[in-house]
Amino acid sequence: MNNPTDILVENPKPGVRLVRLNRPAALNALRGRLLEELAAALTEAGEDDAVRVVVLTGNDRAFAAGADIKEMADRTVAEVLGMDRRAACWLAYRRFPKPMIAAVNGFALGGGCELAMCADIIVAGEGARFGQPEVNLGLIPGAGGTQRLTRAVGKAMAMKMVLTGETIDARAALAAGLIAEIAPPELALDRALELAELIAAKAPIAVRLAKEAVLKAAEMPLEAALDHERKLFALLFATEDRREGVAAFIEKRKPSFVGR
Ligand code: DAK
Repeated sequence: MNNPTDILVENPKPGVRLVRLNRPAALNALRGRLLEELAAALTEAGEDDAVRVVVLTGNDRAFAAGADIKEMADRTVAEVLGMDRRAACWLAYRRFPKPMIAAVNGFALGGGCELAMCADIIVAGEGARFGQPEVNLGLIPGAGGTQRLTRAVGKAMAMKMVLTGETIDARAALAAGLIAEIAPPELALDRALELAELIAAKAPIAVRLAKEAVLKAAEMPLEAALDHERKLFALLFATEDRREGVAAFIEKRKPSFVGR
């Protein structure tokens, strides 16, 4: 990646890559450059064996306030339809194969809410606000807001959010199943990093297949998904880490996983 400006990349703990969205003056609005830099960072993290988990965050005021409205102001329908690069970026987010945790403070609106939903776990600071306000712009969500939100919170809450454009707070998001945990705002990132560290210490192939299996719950009919899960379970018996995990339990010691 050539000198990203719209994101900041750090390695705060072993196995954990932290990506911060970095357009504070625009509440981290997702302009094309940011989307590209984020996609490149995730591709790199996905290919780097030293990275086990990615934590994605913004700043105190905003995780991201959505697509950059100023950038999209003059677009024609043909331009929007032809935006293959943008679609490819979003594909990179939702197909990211390793666990991704979003630490959300402030606004997660429109594409910002959709980006948070690409994460596997969302930890939100009290005061975080989630919403799909596209209807206020004469639009609808375009990166999964009508689909992933509905699967996460159910039709009633999704309809309320998408049709009114009103935001919900962290408590409502927790009650609805959109997020996994609430933390004091100043501790949301720490908590996300703590969860990331826990996951990074597990057997990487098992973690990867676990993520894949859980995601199938929303995509496959139950019988096929159960069958898929059983096969992934069996597949793990071929790994060194499975032998190590079981041996460590029997020998009453901590396992040391190698990712094979
Ligand atoms: N885009 C560009 N700039 C933004 C922005 C945005 N989404 N949100 C905020 N900003 C900028 C403001 O213009 C302002 O800049 P200056 O005027 O200072 O230059 C600065 O950030 C601070 O914002 P405010 O002054 O407005 O701050 P407030 O605290 O008063 O209000 C707010 C915060 C979050 C309530 C407000 O900024 C707001 O309503 N923002 C817009 C939220 C919104 O409507 N978001 C949805 C955008 S549509 C797709 C993929 C994705 C999408 C669609 C398709 N495909 C792959 C097909 C996504 C669409 C969207 O997200």
